Amino acid sequence: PKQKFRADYTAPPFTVTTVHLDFILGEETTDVTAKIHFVPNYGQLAAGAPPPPLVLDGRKDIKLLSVALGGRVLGEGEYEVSDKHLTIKAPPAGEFEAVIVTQLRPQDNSLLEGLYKSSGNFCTQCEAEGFRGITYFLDRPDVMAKYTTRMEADASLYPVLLGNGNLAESGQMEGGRHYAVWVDPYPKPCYLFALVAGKLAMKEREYTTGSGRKVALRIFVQEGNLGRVDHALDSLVKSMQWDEQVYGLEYDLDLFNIVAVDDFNMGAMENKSLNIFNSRLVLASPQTATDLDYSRIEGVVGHEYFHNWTGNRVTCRDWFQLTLKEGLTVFRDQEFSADMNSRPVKRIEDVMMLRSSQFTEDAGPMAHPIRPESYIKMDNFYTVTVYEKGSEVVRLYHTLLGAEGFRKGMDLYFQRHDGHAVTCDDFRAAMADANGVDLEALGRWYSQAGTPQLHVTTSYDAASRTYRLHCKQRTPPTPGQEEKLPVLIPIKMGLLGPDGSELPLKLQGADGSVQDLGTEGVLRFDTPEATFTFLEVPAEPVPSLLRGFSAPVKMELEGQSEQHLTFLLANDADAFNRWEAGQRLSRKLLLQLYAAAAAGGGAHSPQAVAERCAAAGGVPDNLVEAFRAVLTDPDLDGSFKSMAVMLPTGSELLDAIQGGDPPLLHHVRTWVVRQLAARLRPELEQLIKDNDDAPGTPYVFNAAACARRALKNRCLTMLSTLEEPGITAMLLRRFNEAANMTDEISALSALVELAGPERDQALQAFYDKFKGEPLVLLKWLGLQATSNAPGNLALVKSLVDHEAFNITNPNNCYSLFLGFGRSPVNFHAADGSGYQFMGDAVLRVDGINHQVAARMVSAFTTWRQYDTERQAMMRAQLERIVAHKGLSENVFEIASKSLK
Ligand code: BAL
Ligand code: ZN
Repeated sequence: PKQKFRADYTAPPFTVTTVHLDFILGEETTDVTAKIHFVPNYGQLAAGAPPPPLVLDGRKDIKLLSVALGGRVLGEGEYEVSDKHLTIKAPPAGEFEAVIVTQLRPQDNSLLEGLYKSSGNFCTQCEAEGFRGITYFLDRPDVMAKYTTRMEADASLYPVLLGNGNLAESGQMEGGRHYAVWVDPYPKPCYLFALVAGKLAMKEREYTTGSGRKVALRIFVQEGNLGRVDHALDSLVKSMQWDEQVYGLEYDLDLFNIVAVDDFNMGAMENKSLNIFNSRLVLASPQTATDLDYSRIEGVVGHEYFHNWTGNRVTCRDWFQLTLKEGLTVFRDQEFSADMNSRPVKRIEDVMMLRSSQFTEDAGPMAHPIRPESYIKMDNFYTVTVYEKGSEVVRLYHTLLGAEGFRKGMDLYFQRHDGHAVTCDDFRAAMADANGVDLEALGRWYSQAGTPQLHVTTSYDAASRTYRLHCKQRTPPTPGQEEKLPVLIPIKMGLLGPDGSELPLKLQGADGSVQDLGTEGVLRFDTPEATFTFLEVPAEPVPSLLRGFSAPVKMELEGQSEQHLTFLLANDADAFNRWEAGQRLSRKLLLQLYAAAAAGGGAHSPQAVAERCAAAGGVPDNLVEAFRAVLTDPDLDGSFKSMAVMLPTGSELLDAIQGGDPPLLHHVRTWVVRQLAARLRPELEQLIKDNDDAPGTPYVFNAAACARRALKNRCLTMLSTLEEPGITAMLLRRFNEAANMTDEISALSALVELAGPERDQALQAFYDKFKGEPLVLLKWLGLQATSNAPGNLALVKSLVDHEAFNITNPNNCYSLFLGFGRSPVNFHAADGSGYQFMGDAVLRVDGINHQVAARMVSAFTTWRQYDTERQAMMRAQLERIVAHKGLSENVFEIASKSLK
């Protein structure tokens, strides 16, 4: 397979102004007639020279029926068709119209890219390169055209016909068929094209924008799900209001449609005015969706809506620039969710995710800059790096410029680039020019992969009352990038006095001047080393650095003692850093206990691990007391408390362990949770009582109600690790009596980790109750797949053949296979059985859906993190996969890069 390189970008030799698509949707075949108006973009030709050939992108499963230029059907010798292209050898000089007729079989399209069927309905997914599965086209984001879509279909099977833009015309036809014509007035790249035809029920709400435009908001779902769309509609209204308030951005058409489909590779897609969503990110009811589902729906509805400006009105010049729209839109959705709910809790959730997934990606064989330099399949670069680290990089501008400066930059960005396909450099230039500052120093965040390491030492001179922070930075080498240069790290910070108060910050400049920063400042650190000097510091302070996680780096603060961390956990004015102090305490302990448990090799049974951990000192009183103080602090939010007593994730810890043993780490982690539960039991039991809802309390989704449930369920989960019959019986009772899915799934997931009859009883009861609910069964599959119950692989294998499991549906694969990949005990079983199972599954799924298989093979990319035996077994699976005949480019790229 061929790599594409960012450095090779050239403008297309032709561009397109209008596209008229006509779909004759059928049961056997679907015919697509594309009338495309091409305009030369190749510049001045030498005298007598012909225009260059017109090379259009296509896919081997589409059948070309005819191609005509300027009204004349071309003969066979005038064009060439290959698996990937249609080449028109001698296009006319000047503008011309091409009419291309293709024939598709959407019902056979299991890739779920281009036009396909889901639950009997037609739908599309064109980002990144799905449009070429519909017709031959210049399938690249810098070709922006105005689209008209006509579609006709059987009226009884497909009563709803939707396209981008406004409905211009519709009517009945002979033979029980009907048609609709949709016109989108905004130029767009083809990846934003969409079509839906099906039997769907709809719920509508009217929204009036700040300037008085009335917009119909419509959500289309399968008939039985109409009662589950209110939360998504509420979220859409909130998103529209928020974008007006924060960015002055209004919606620009009279109609905004969302369609929910069950078979979808991604979470959702921002097609112009016709968003298509994975149904799990639209449908919610208290009985079927958890608080986490509700909050994801709010975030993703917002995300897709925000793309209307950051992505659709201003799009990407080429796919290497993906973070231009995704990093920015993730940043916007994170801020939206923070404003709608608890800001500190949202920040903690996002950082946890970044550390457990993106830091791991950045340290592995697939490490890439947020603006990648090359790819084989663009679909493989919809990554946590491009999205989440990309968002962190956008946050750097916000931290450096402040909310007002950032807004000025956004205004200028739209003023300059509305209607255009641009680059990350254009974004940075708009931010810089709008604020009259030089932001070149942020450039390296786009070009360098790897997580920068920030090393800080401190010194205090009591005589001169001077406090210094000595900072050093280093970014480790990543594949293809040995040498790294310093990046600009904004360090948001404060200094705490011995009584916990915030000290005034008087920063000495290089010229001796003194800058008064108030009690919180942002240091600009952009050299390999620097010293920041603070004057008039009355006593040696406790530093609170990188507040709010002001840069996506790994920070080591030399000499940061357990006393300092406990002090910060109790006193820091920055909620994020309070949480962070607790994480650092737990992390130190877990790594120490892991080392003790691993020392000397031998048996790693949970019993042996417990003995070794206890012999190594166990869980110290200061950690228990620090957690007790958090749990009993009446001023702290329940969601915050629930996150504060959560230990760092296994994947975050493995990052810090050479040759790690995942099951061993899991046993250590579980042992620590059990110790905490035993010693904090009175507090945990009290919190459960205090946060239990009175019977009959209706479910509401808001920050306060979620906080109560989060805290209560965290306490229950911690207690469940004690494995006492009384507690297990209480969990089973709570499971049976749960009034909402949040409580029900929480009790079930605790039960699934236990051995004993309650586990099977609860799983069976859950299945019987939700047999007809595919979205709820995803949770049932996922819980069983992720379980660390010993020998669980046999159960997972049986689930593959279970009537509830459908291997052609991406959500099913994500729940079962990716879920299994998250089990440290069973995926990483010492005999390699988990790896063998996953290797087989990757190859089987690759025959159906390349994108899904590529996500699955990513379970192997971290292989170098583990002990030598596991490394060898994982490597062997990757080698087997790469050698497989007929492997997709998607899987090949990830597997082969992992081996390099
Ligand atoms: N553009 C693909 C889905 C999303 O990021 O919104
Ligand atoms: Zn997006």
